[in-house]
Amino acid sequence: MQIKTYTANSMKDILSQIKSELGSDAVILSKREIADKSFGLAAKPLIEVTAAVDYDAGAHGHKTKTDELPEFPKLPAHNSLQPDSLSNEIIELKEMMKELIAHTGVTLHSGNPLRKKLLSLGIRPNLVDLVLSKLGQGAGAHSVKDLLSKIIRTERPIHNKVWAFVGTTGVGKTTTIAKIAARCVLNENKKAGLITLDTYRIGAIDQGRIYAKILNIPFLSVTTAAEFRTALAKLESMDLILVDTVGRSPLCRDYVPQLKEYLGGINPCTFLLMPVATRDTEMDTITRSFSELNIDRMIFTKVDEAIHSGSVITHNLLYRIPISFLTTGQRVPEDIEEASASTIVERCLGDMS
Ligand SMILES: Nc1nc2c(ncn2[C@@H]2O[C@H](COP(=O)(O)OP(=O)(O)O)[C@@H](O)[C@H]2O)c(=O)[nH]1
Ligand SMILES: [Mg+2]
Repeated sequence: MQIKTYTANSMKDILSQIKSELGSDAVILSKREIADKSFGLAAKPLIEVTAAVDYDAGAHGHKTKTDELPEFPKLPAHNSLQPDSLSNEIIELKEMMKELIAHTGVTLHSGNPLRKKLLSLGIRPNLVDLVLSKLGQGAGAHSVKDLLSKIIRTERPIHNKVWAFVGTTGVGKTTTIAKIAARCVLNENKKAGLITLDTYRIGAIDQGRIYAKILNIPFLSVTTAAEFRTALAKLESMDLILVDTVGRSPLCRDYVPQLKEYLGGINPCTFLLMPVATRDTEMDTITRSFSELNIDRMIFTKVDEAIHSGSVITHNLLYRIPISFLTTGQRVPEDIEEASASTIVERCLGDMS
């Protein structure tokens, strides 16, 4: 599979570039207008198109045709909901943090240039003070990095067949799923399938369908919890079932309960995706809203777009949800890496001296 993004003034130019570089089998994944920053405000918008072409249909049999996708009978809905524990843990952790700051000799290091630097990277003041107090007077950048590398939690995904990806709209769920599916199929030679939960029946499934088609893996879109269970049964022979969700604001009252209805009782490895550049307080609200789903792992996305990445450290120290992956760009499947504490520290504090 090859995926490329093209930018030009006209669709005609883009199409001829796509045709000459990717060939006539290429499909268009997305098209949008973007501002041309090079010539000031009067500039005409540019068109940006992402196109893809099948990597090697021959090696994996024939391509799946969209109109060959099977239909599924409806089953009675299951309604086994998981108790939520994460929100309690979060409250406890926050209380613990407050206690620590209040009673364990944490001192403010207001004049310390290292403190200023850590704050400028987006790490929360109370955590910066906690770290600096732990290290004592005269601590340098190196010892901060060392300490953080020891306490940042990263872990591989849980060994479950079903992986569910949740998060607000546009955070990179579908793209990240495509990256993981491609790696699974191409590098590990495993069988993967994709299910999209289109809870709001808004038909936002084309992108996932196209990725699945390119990878020649099964793709199913479901609009009820009962259809979801039937789809899971259909994909039983797969090594990994990746579940995409059509994101909405977690503040929409019925969004998380609906997802819970789908995922309850299945016990997937649930990933919460969050762009690194998300505002600190927004990260809090989103994490709390999704905590009802028992989030197992974090995936921080769009690392490449963030100016400062200290929010990743803040989030990890506060919520202690292990990070499994970082995504570093739009390219599928290249722009994803398994998270490790040392790479996170390097990415977040790399230029600190
Ligand atoms: N710069 C950058 N863009 C990304 C990354 N991951 C996804 N995107 C882009 O973010 C946009 C939304 O991604 P999508 O997967 O559709 O988000 P979803 O709504 O959560 O499924 C698309 O234009 C993606 O190409 C990343 O790691 N870096
Ligand atoms: Mg999507």
